[in-house]
Amino acid sequence: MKNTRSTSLYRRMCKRIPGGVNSPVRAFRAVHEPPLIISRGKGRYVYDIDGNRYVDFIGAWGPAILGHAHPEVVSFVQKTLRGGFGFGVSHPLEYALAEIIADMMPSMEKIRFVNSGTEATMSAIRLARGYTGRKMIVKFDGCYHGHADSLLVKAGSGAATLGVPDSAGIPTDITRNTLSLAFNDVEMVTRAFAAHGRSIACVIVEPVAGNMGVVPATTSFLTALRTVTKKYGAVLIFDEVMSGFRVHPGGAQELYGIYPDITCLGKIIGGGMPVGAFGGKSAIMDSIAPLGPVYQAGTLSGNPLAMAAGLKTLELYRRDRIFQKIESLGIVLDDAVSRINNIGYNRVGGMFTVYFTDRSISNFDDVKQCDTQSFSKYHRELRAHGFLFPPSQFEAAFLSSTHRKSDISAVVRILSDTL
Ligand code: HOZ
Repeated sequence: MKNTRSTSLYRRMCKRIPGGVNSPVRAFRAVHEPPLIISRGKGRYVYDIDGNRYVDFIGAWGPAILGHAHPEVVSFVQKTLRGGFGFGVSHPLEYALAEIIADMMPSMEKIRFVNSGTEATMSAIRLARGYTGRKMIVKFDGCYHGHADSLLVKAGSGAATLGVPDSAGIPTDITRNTLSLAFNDVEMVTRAFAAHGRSIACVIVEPVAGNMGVVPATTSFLTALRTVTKKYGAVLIFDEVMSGFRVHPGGAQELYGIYPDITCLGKIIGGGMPVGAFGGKSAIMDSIAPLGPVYQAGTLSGNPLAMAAGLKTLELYRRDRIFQKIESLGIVLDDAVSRINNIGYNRVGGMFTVYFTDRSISNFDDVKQCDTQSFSKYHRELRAHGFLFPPSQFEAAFLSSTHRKSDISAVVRILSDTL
């Protein structure tokens, strides 16, 4: 595999951009590999600047559910961009995208678009605090809700990968009101509410966690969250930035039949363009400016190009029964992995993780004891064979409708060889 161009450009990038990257996971440090600089993607493939081709299981961290550069999405975005890039004033596509999302996730009665998942969760927390008039928030160890100050406490994703789950630069004054509890631990949640219930503004959770690898919540855990938040008048927030449309067409909330007050979405509703959204019960959403006292704004929010890419992606997702295709690939994957001993594995819909451990994984402590050296070895082997996977044991891999059964047998064969 050639990498002369990538190596030389990366060296130059390091002089201008911290660590040479604009998001830490892209440095591939956890797997001790040279970073990858992608020039383009098409269908299930991405191509680096040295001309190497990879079958992509990163999928832009979720949104490339139809594969890369789907021709109908590209042509709708092109048509939209001819009319201008953005106006800082409302555009009809904002309404069109809000309608299709609300149709697929009816708990989102009203929706506000933002520009990233981080913005969505940060704004949802402010809304919950403004609506309830309370300070404390509850999150769960290993869940990652973007990089807003109050949420970088025992966080997963890149923060866990780099060993900085509580980032420097965040005064304890800010995180004092954040309680991070063990994921899937009903008992701990019950105790926290018994002690602080009337001060808790919200509980935020990834119902299918994807930022410590894939760890599904148990039904009893989500039921307990729903019950206790109702009892104490706290807002329940589902962060479905990763699970939305990936684990079920109606999101994890539809899969479990447990509905939050507020849902946060990201990436996927922009088909990979910068976008995010939070939405939920009208009674809560109406607390946002201009209707209510909770301030939240954004010049780029709802920009037509992101709305166009997201709208077309969701339309094709429904028309072409994309979830069903992905789920059937997932079943093939389950079957192949089940033949391998002494390995951990979680999959929900189009999200999966192979864990280098022989015990089952249900929370962050379980994930932290995985053998990350063996994970790195597997990652290097995959890359050498032309398969691109997230470069960390603490990240989810993604299936798209363009993957083939032969891709799945190849990655499982490489797994068995690595072991
Ligand atoms: N787990 C992250 C997205 N939810 C990975 C992407 C990044 O940090 O750049």
